[in-house]
Formats: sequence, C-alpha cells, structure tokens
Amino acid sequence: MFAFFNIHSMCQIAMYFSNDSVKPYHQSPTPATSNDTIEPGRWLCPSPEEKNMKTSILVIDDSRVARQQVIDILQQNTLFQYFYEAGDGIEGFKIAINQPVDLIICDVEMPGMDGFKFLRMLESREELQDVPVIMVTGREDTEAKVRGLEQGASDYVTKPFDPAELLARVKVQLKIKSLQDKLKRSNQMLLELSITDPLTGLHNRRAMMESLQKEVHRTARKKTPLSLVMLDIDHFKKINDTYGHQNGDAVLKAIGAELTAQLRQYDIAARFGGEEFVLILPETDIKEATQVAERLRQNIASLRFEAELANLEITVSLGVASTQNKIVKSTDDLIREADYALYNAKRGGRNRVEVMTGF
Ligand code: GH3
Ligand code: MG
Ligand code: MG
Ligand code: MG
Repeated sequence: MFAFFNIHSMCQIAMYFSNDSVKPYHQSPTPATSNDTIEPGRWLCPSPEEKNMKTSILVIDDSRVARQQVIDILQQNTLFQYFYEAGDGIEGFKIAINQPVDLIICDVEMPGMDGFKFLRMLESREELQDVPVIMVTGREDTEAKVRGLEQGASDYVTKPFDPAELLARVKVQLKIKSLQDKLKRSNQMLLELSITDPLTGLHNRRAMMESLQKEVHRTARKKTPLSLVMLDIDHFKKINDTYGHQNGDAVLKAIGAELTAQLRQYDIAARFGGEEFVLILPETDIKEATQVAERLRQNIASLRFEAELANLEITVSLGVASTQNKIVKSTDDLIREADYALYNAKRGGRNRVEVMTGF
C-alpha cells in the first residue's frame, strides 16, 4: 500500500514541506504568570483557536511544592503558554484527554494512581501515545528510571531539580515532539497526494479501486446493492483541438466539480483516466443509480462556460452497473459491465445513459 517513513528518514521530507526552519515551540510575548496556575486540575481557559497554537505542559505531582518548583523553572522561559497541574495520575489523565498537551512531567511516587500506572493509561489512548512524558524520580532511584523508560517515558529528571538540566531535557522533548508533528503532517500530505487526482481533486484511479474493493465487500456483508456509474465526455478530443489543452483541462475540472456536487455522504467520485470518471454509489440499487446518472447527464449538458468557451456545450455518455445483478461477482465484473453499458451509450448516439444488460 502506501509507504510511510520513520522519523529519521522523514526529517528531510518534513523540512522540505515546512517553509521555515524547525522551531520546536511557540513563544508568546505574554507568558502565563505564576498567578495563572493555581489549583490542581484547574487552568486558564484558552479558546479553541488559542489551544491549537499555544504550547502547554501538564505537571503531575502529589507535592504542590514540587509542582510549583517545576512551573517556576519553566516560567523563567517562554516555552509554555499554558500550565496544567494535577495531584495524581487519574487527575492528570483526565486533563490529558481533555486538553491538548505538548509535554507531561510526571512524578513516579504518588498516592492513588502512580506514575507507572499513568504511563500505562496514556499508552491505552492512541491520541496520547505521542505526548512525551518526563518522569520525576529520586536521584538514586535507578530502578524507577529504567522502569519508566521501559514503560514509554521519554526521559526522566531527578529531584531536587537542577533548573538548567530540567530546561534542557524539556527543550529536547519539545523539539522531538515538533519534528514528530511535522512528520505526521507530511505523511498525511503524502497520503492525500497519493490518492488524489491533481487536476480535479477527485480520487485517482488507484484510490478508487481500493475504495471499490472495500465497498463491494462491505455491501456484500450488509446484503445491500452497490452501483457504479462510468462517465465519458463526448467528443472531448474535439474540445481540445478547438479550444486548446488548457481549456480542455478547465472542462475536466468543471465535470469534476459537478460530480462532487452530486455526491451523497458515502458516494465516491474518481477520475478513472483521461476524460473518464467513475461514481461509486454504495447501498444504491440500479434504479436509483440510473436516476443519479441521468441527473448528472442533464446537469452537465446545461453547464455553461465563460469567455472563449462561451459557445461550448458539453455532453457525456454514462454506463450504469450494479452488484444487484448476480452475474457481477467482483469489482472487475462491475467495472466491465459499466464500461460495456457506456460503450452502448456511445454507440447509441452519445449524450445518454445506458444500463448493464440483465435489468
Ligand atoms: P468519444 O465521444 O468517443 O469519447 O470521443 P472522445 O474524443 O472524447 O474520445 P477520445 O478517446 O478519442 O479522446 C479523448 C481525449 O481526451 C484525447 C486526450 O488527448 C484527451 N485527454 C486525456 N487526458 C486529458 C487531460 O488531462 N487534459 C486534456 N485537456 N485532455 C485530455
Ligand atoms: Mg510523589
Ligand atoms: Mg474515453
Ligand atoms: Mg470521450
């Protein structure tokens, strides 16, 4: 399927897609003051937009004094705009699932849910698995350090805190988190590019074939029919020859937009190739699919363009097939039948809808 990359191999791609150098964190001109961070589980309430932009940290420790020490050290820098506090793992976990948190500093020894249990809870939530956790251990407590790292902590600091060391470790984790976030965005972008037809923004042929496979299986399980409409622009070569390739592209885009406008929630529109398009219509029988195709035909025939293309009238031919007919046993059968119906529409004079044989 799609190729994805780990953080090391993707750093360069992340840099490529990023239009600035890697800056691991936002710096606000107005950092939160210590008055902003008071009771465990309470915090300043940022708006949703602000939450997306600002960097936040969650400090979990049963000792209020220890929490405040961490916050005091971090507030000397403008690394974080929001500070959340919790007195044990459960309270911390509640905050972590409700607020976007960029980094967690968590004490190991706490009554109620301790640091190790908290790590396990974080692991159980997919959306929290990438949040770095720095564990707070005793200076000599090697066992806790090792156990924390083995259970998914990113790093540890020891009490009493050395401010410079705490800051340095926090900065490293923020930098890694920032790179990971960029990597995720890049992967998402690559995924979208790999399934999209760049001209029309519709699914490309490969993505359409994958979706069709899935939908055919899903609708077979549900015992509902799935229909497929194949559409081909009539005499498109002539449009290119008369108005030029760029205008031809504009027509393809307009058809793509028309298909998109017709989509219902679970329908999929794709560019199958050149000037051929496909509509996948799950849970749709042949009658409904034919109505969709006929509506598309009429809408496209009434499309009007501007400037050079003011006199242009486009028509399309469409073929409709459905898994409702028992001779259709696979995606290939479905495509072949729709293609054959389309061929009949062309033979029958174009600008028309034809249905597969057997209905
Ligand atoms: P018919 O009614 O039989 O379908 O005739 P047609 O001219 O539409 O079909 P034909 O297969 O002869 O020509 C299709 C044309 O589509 C030829 C090709 O240059 C053009 N084409 C394919 N992809 C693109 C594209 O991305 N942009 C443009 N502008 N033209 C394309
Ligand atoms: Mg403690
Ligand atoms: Mg064609
Ligand atoms: Mg054509």
